Amino acid sequence: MKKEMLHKKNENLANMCEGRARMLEDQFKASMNHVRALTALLTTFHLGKQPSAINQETFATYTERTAFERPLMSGVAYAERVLHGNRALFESTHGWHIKEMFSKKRQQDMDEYAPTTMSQKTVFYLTSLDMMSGQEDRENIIRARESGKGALTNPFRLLESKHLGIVFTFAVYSIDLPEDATKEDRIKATAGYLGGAFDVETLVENLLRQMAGSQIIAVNVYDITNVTMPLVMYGHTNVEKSENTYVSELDFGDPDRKHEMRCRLKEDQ
Ligand code: WA2
Repeated sequence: MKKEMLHKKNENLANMCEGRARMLEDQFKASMNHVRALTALLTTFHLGKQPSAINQETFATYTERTAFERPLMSGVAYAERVLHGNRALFESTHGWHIKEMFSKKRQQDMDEYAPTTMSQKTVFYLTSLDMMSGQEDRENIIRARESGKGALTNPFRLLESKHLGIVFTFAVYSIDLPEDATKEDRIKATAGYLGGAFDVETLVENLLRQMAGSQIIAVNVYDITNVTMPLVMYGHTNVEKSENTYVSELDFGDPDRKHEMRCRLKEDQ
């Protein structure tokens, strides 16, 4: 009898964990697919038109109207690739200086910059900041433009909100590249970067709270890209793997990163 109850309990934990993992994965993928679709919009109406048919106002309106398509993202923005030789012209055209992300001071001379030129209202504070001046954003930009695929950062504290989250980046190219384009081809054709923040601390929290059984289950999400150093992405207490822990694999669509969800029943802690 006891054995049977334990079996039922474990089965229940497994079902609740898998349900949460699949829900989270679906909402992540939906959000990322929509950012990918936005890159096509920018290629067509920003880069493909002289003069551009998209400015800050249009971008802000469109991204606000489609925010429901990106349920786990707090906002999206577009940063332009600016080479040092074009900096002066870029700054005089926009009427502002490219700024360093943290000090908000004029960025010092670099080979290239990635200043945000258009943003959803919720992340308007990114405007004019050089996204290459933050380590996580910079690594993501470089990986995204060399691969042509979406890239995810480590979990880190986002600007302004200071919530724990991860940033997603897609490169926008000025020409249609063949599937087998080299890294160098890709870098040369890069016009800018479209990306946004998954505010994990707030939006994943909301999602999980709404699911049945949230009172009895404790959920943590980890970035386990480096298996010897799992990074907490979501969750309050550290869930060490034990016999009471159920682990669901997560695939957020970036093959260079690995994530997992660890669940246990609160009564077992
Ligand atoms: N978006 C929102 N909050 C952030 C952040 C970010 N990056 N970085 C730190 N806090 C414009 O890769 C291009 C968005 C980055 C895209």
